[in-house]
Amino acid sequence: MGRMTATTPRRVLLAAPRGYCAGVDRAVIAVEKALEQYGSPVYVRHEIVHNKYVVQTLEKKGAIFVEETAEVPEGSIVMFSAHGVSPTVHEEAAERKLATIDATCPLVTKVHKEAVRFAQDDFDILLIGHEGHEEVIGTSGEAPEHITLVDGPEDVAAVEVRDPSKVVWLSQTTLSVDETMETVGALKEKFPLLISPPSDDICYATQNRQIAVKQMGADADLVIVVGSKNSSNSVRLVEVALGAGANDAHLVDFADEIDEAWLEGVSTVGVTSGASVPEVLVDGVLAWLSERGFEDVEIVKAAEESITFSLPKELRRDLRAEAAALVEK
Ligand code: 10E
Ligand code: SF4
Repeated sequence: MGRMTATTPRRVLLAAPRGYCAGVDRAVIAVEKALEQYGSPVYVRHEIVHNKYVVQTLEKKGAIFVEETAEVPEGSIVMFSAHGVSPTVHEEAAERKLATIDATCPLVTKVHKEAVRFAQDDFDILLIGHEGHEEVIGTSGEAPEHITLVDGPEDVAAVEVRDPSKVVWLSQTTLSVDETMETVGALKEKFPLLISPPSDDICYATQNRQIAVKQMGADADLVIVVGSKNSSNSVRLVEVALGAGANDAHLVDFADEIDEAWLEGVSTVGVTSGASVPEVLVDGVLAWLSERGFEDVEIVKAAEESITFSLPKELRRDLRAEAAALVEK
């Protein structure tokens, strides 16, 4: 493509769905409701979701983020992040007499339950996921004796199991679907009797955001993914965009991180955002692009999403109690 001229058509392809999934929406609202209900501070173990702006905004409202329950003063309220925690974290919290609110996404909890069930049946569980990621730490903690982490196809050669006729694979919820299938393929070659999870572990939101970015990838000279660097699902969108044929793709937290040089010779910009990203940040990117002549926005729609989750049960119980008290007054 030649140098950009005043006549180069400029357009934006905007992925749908993008941004908040049901688990993130619920977790962020849970922190806000907890602050309203119990007042500040509410401690949150780990970033409630992996987004800088969300964390900064909740901090301003009175949330205190910590990495370990040991940092939470005895008797306080602590919320667990959407990524889930291992049973030992629940135990530690109980020992410290903390009131807990569990904002683990129900779709992560589903994977925890699968791990528990297969461990009870004495299976070896091959957990496909990224080493050190919070969700993987939580899921592995459900059955550490039975779980082996497989971090991509290159890990497969070294995997060992006790009984190759009793092996199942499970996964992190936010992986690249294609790379996971590649890993599963390699695992199946090695363990032909390997069984698959009872239902998809990679969640609907991860899958839909990847399908949408794939649809726009081939037509985009540049794809901008809004999301934080530690957000696994957001980082995957950059990789999927490049894999689908985008010439260039970048992850940004905020519009001011976009480099003007990226627009050199570009006529079509794809825009999407990770599952932990509020729409206001995408609005900022669209405004930035519009100021530079990219005013024409076309939606690339891959799926319709309507799933929602009710708030964590501890919060629902206390909100109900409060409502009842108001009625009695
Ligand atoms: O790093 P991740 O993509 O797992 O997390 P995130 O907070 O960016 O997005 C939400 C995803 C969760 C909570 C894991 N299922
Ligand atoms: Fe739940 Fe999927 Fe969102 Fe993770 S990305 S919080 S599993 S809906």
